[in-house]
Amino acid sequence: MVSLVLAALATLLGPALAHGGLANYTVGDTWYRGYDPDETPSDQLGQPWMVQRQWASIDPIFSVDDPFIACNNPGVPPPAYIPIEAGENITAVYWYWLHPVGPMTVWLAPCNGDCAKVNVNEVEWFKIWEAGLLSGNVPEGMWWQKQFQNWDGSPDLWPATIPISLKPGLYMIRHEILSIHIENKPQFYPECAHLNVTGKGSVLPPTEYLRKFPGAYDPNDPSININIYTDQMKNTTNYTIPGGPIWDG
Ligand SMILES: *[C@@H]1O[C@H](CO)[C@@H](O)[C@H](O)[C@H]1NC(C)=O
Ligand SMILES: *[C@@H]1O[C@H](CO)[C@@H](O)[C@H](O)[C@H]1NC(C)=O
Ligand SMILES: *[C@@H]1O[C@H](CO)[C@@H](O)[C@H](O)[C@H]1NC(C)=O
Ligand SMILES: *[C@@H]1O[C@H](CO)[C@@H](O)[C@H](O)[C@H]1NC(C)=O
Ligand SMILES: *[C@@H]1O[C@H](CO)[C@@H](O)[C@H](O)[C@H]1NC(C)=O
Ligand SMILES: [Cu+2]
Repeated sequence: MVSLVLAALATLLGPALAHGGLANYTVGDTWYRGYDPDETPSDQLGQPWMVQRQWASIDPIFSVDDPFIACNNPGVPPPAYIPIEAGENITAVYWYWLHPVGPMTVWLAPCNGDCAKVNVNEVEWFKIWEAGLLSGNVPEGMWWQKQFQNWDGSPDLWPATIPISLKPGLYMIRHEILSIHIENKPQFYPECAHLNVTGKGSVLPPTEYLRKFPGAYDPNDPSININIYTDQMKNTTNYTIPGGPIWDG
């Protein structure tokens, strides 16, 4: 599952951090601390600075029908919001990420009020960013998931733009890494934070962009239930990212 070098690194970093994870967010020069599964939960949950939903461990979600595919397990909501203006970038900061193959997506959902009170399985998500196979074939090509990794000690940065026309309000943002390096056993790594979007926008996407989690993905989608180690995949240079189209305003 991981190479010897990476396994050694993971040992140094401690069990909870073995695969990496979404540690912090930045908007411009401002940092917002996320949840850290390696630190004591009671020092973090409910703290006035907390902006991210709780992910108690780095373990992936294995089923598209798992309710925790929305905002990880247990997804306890934070009290704080990241302020951001529509049109600005939010950057997800990972100290490192181990897995190389599969798509990455960023989603938003309006809370229509306090995001701490919503049911994450009932809100309507829309995808604002995605990246998958950049070049080469499916098993050996360059994926964005691999390209975003830095192994020089600097964090892995994942920027996405809040669509400039988005209506102001309180939103959840959901970052998902889907790793498909195990045959027919996809691993979903979702993490959610709460945003307070300002700006001059006025719209939400039309219904064809809206999805629920669970619901957005089909377990039999050939991009999800996939074995990348076949001769056919060696000849395949396209990969369809699941979850429907991007809405960028
Ligand atoms: C980034 O996240 C780590 C891990 O959660 C935390 O220890 C650190 O203080 C954060 N850095 C900043 C600048 O917020
Ligand atoms: C903002 O995000 C977009 C979309 O990922 C990216 O192409 C661009 O480089 C980012 N800009 C900055 C300044 O990070
Ligand atoms: C969201 O931002 C607006 C504008 O700055 C502010 O008036 C409002 O109190 C903020 N809401 C929350 C829940 O932080
Ligand atoms: C893959 O491509 C090679 C070279 O074109 C061809 O010989 C082989 O039959 C292909 N394999 C499959 C499974 O399509
Ligand atoms: C590549 O494109 C073909 C034709 O659109 C599609 O059937 C196939 O599922 C795609 N392959 C992958 C791995 O997404
Ligand atoms: Cu692993």
